[in-house]
Amino acid sequence: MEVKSLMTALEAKHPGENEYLQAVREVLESIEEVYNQHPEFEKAKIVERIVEPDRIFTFRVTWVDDKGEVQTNLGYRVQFNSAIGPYKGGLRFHKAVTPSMLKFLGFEQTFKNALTTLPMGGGKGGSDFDPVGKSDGEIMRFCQAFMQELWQNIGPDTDVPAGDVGVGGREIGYLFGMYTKLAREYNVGVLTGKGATWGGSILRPEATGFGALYFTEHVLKTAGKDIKGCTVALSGFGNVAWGAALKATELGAKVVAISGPDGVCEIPGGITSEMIDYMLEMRASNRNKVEDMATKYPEAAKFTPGKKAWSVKCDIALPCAFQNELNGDDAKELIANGTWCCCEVSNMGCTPEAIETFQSNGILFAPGKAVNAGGVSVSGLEMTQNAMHISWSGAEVDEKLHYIMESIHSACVKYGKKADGTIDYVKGANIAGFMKVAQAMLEQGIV
Ligand code: 2IT
Repeated sequence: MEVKSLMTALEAKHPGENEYLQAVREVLESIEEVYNQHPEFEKAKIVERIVEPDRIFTFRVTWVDDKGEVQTNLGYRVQFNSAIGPYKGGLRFHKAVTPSMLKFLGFEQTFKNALTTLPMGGGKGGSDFDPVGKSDGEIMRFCQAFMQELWQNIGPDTDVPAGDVGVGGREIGYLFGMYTKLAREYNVGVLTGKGATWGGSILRPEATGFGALYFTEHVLKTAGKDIKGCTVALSGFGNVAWGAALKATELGAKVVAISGPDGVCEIPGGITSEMIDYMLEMRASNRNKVEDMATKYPEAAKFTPGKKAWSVKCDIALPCAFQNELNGDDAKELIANGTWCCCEVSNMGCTPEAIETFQSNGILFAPGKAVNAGGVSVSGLEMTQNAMHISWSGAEVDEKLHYIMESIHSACVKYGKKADGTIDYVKGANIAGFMKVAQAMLEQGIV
């Protein structure tokens, strides 16, 4: 296998699918050396097969807005790889959603899910529906229309969607309600991220952020550092940023910045528990404005329009929002301001230039598919509880989440340890995830 020629062929086949090509290139560059030590992979053309999704469903979603006007959006489900389990991954509702974006996310999800120790394949879906400014009724009608098209292609042992950007507990509720009506059975394991009284797992809402901080603790400990007393800048104020802010604060760090598409809120005294609670209201309002935090807490938070969280001085940077939200210039600015660690919580939150800048400057860096895997892990645990018709306590789920994040960290160390003793987490995560899926594909023959 040679990355250059493979990428040239993929670029010709999928022109303009930039996020997808970026995600594939990163994985191929990481695995090239190991892959070429396995002639059996080459013979079964594993790499040529693993970069293409098994299938993609594309559908029209038509719904009626509050003014009575007919609206049409596009819906998708990318069933990427089911070598180690049913397709599993979130739904993203965002105006910028394209097949390329969902293919990159489905590809990443395949390796992330392999890292979790649980039997889950990779999938992703969503729509170009823009939740910003929508009423609760509009959200409900959109979710119902979306599920009308999707329901026949999903199931507890087929494909299990969940939340992602723009899809949280409320949306999963509306999606599940319509699924149950259409399927005429209570197929509880068909979606994860459900409400706690109807099959949801305790700790699922917190899981991505909590898992990310557990992983960060391992990264720091391995480097002989402690999170206590560190300043943290994080981007976003959605579900993931909320869980990260909560756990970082609980562990004794100080969250000094959160951000949104409109700008950054600096919080020099550190975010308080009241402010963390308010993040949930900000998300539920569908206003998509981080400025609301400064309006509500003018003494504690200072809003600057048009600036990113990466302009704020901090020890640890945690991108928690969107792909490519931290670029090479942002990385340089962070480093100049003294940042020494960046754990990517969003999927592909850092551009290749940012990762290269961090790594060549000796900054501790860990990629999203390892750092944020706690979310889908607790989704996997939700599937287990659903299949067993039981629900575990918060303490049980948290203990399992701790174990999973530790396992992922160990896998990264196993495959990413360099000659000088430091760890290349990007390489480690990519190789560990790839080896598991590739081996399963090999054993299952040419299908
Ligand atoms: O990116 C992700 O891992 C998620 N959005 C969570 C997926 C899931 O199935 O819980």
